[in-house]
Amino acid sequence: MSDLSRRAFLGSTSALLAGTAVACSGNSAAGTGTPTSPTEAGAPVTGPFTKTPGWLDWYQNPSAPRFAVPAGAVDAHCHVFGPGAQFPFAPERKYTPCDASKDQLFALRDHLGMSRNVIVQATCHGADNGAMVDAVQAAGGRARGIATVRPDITDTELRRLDEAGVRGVRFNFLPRLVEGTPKDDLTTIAQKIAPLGWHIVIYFEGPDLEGLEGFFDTLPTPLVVDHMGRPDVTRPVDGPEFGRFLRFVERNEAWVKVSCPERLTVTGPPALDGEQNAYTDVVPFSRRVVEEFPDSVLWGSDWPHPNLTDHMPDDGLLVDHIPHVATTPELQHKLLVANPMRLYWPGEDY
Ligand code: 0GY
Repeated sequence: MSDLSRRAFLGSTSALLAGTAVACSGNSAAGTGTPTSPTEAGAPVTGPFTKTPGWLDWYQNPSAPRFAVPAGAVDAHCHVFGPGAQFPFAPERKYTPCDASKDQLFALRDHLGMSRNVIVQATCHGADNGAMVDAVQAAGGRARGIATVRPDITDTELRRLDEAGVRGVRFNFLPRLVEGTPKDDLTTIAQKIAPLGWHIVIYFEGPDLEGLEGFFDTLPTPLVVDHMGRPDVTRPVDGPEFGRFLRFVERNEAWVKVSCPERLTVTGPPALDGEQNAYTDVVPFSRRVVEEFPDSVLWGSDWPHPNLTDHMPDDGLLVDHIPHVATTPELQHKLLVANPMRLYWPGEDY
């Protein structure tokens, strides 16, 4: 079986260091019952930890989306942080966030009209997947997880993660988030997870694809690209850089998260104050991906939006951004329901 058909087959069957100042206060809402709204879920706090200076907390009181997502919609990229008092942040982390608990995530899911989440291990937790796994298990089948693992992970531990709902690992190539992992180690991880039918989520900056794609082409599992490969949206959408990315996606039959316009935008306007036409500079890129690869795109909120420095978006308005990139009910259903269900809940009705 060629690499490509193997990817397609697996895809269809498987499913400054931190904290030097800024004291935090208050009580985490985690573990105090299931809140019924993001507001009731409580303000983001950090338990015994000290947030990275300038940290932007996730947006409280998000608006109710005007865009009604189709039934069964999946938020395929989000995180939990801690709570730090229960799930301490990793010593090697590059930032210390506010808390963002599973209860707060589930309250947001319900508020936005979403049905399911894919919870991606955040780098502030290193390779300790405890908080993510706890959240996935608490979701009662309505969440899947993406883990960070080390090359010496045992098959027993991988099976435990699989039983908990983990369906992939993330390889992160952003030096501001992680120390680089040697490619040999990544290859070892890839070979260990492939038999489980898992996939590999890759996170890189657009200009780095040229140096990385040869390695990505060798990976034996389906690939899922975070945030459209982080294009420079000041460059032409039909220029050579984004063209390289589109060819990479086509060659590898990769899945692409059409996510994080708030991270990619240069000229905005931001998803704040009721703005219904946010991030117009990102729209040509996301729309192109959705229209070229309608059957392999995914959408994610990226809540609680780690490391944003400019503004913290209103998550309700991020949902209102979706019809700008997936412009028909058919494309919206693929993006939000059919595609993520095929990848993360294969065989389940939706
Ligand atoms: C994202 C993006 C970022 C952070 C992380 O795990 C993380 O710390 O993913 C980022 O800083 O760009 O996907 O949340």
